[in-house]
Amino acid sequence: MRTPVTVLGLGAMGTALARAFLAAGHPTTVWNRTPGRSPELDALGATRAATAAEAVAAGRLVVVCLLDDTTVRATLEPLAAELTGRTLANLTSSLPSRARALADWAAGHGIEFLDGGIMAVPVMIGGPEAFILYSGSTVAFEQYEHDLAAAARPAYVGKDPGLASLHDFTLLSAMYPMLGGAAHALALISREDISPTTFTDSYLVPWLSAMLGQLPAMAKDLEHGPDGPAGSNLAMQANGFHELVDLAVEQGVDPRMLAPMEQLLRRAVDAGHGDEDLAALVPLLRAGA
Ligand code: FVH
Repeated sequence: MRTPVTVLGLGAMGTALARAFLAAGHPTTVWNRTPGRSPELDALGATRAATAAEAVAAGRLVVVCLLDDTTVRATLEPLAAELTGRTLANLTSSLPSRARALADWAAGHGIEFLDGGIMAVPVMIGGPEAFILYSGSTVAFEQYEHDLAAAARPAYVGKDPGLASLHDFTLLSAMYPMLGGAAHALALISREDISPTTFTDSYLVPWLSAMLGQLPAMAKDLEHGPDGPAGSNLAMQANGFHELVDLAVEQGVDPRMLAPMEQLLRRAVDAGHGDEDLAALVPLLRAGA
């Protein structure tokens, strides 16, 4: 008998999670504020609870995936008594401070608590590339790691319940500027007779993938100091960067996506880091605005 799982919230992500638990053979009880959402789950064997309390009562492992922390609090606080003695895995995105506060609330009610950061979009759930960062109760993680793996590879990052969220938001902070940069690149070629698909497959993805391969060296520089002269020094990069802005203007594209990076490179050079590599940007950012 697989662990009975409850999923609270059947938005795009909650539905994908419920589908993955069902596919792995878990008796899965679902609840959503708006009844009847994701009807396909019924045919897959989900039990639909009329109330959140009824749903919680059905699962030893309660997975919550709602819009935000405010929604989670409003939904869970009236259910403290039902949750006592169960394990709560909150996969809703929220700040580390809010995850810690929710963990305190859970501890005060005898609820084992894990906070999670989902590193996937719904279509990836149950697939090989998805992973979910967890932090909080080690007991809960060890007990349910195998069950949680039905949704995505579980990665435990520590006992402090804020750590999963910290890692999650940190990774998103790296992702969004990269995706914004990709949108900027596609805008640059959009006035030409260049296929966005061909450009992306042939050049954009290989280029970004190759550059991602440079990140471990950047992290190593940061941790141990540079082990030689910079291959692409910041003074050279700052000097040439304005041409990227000029190109955007020439192509009729809004150049504002590039402005923060241009300013950062200039600040680094002004602060005396012109002969260093990209790792020198990190202490500059850490120093605050
Ligand atoms: N979808 C994604 O790509 C990302 C990937 C990484 C992690 N996120 C986070 O997951 C949380 C849920 O995201 P979602 O994509 O499932 O979001 P929606 O499809 O918009 O569904 C929202 C659910 O929340 C319910 N809800 C909203 N307000 C309330 C409320 N006041 N009380 C109770 N439930 C509420 C909503 O219910 P309903 O509108 O159908 O009644 C949905 O079940 C999120 O934190 C992402 O950051 C997803």
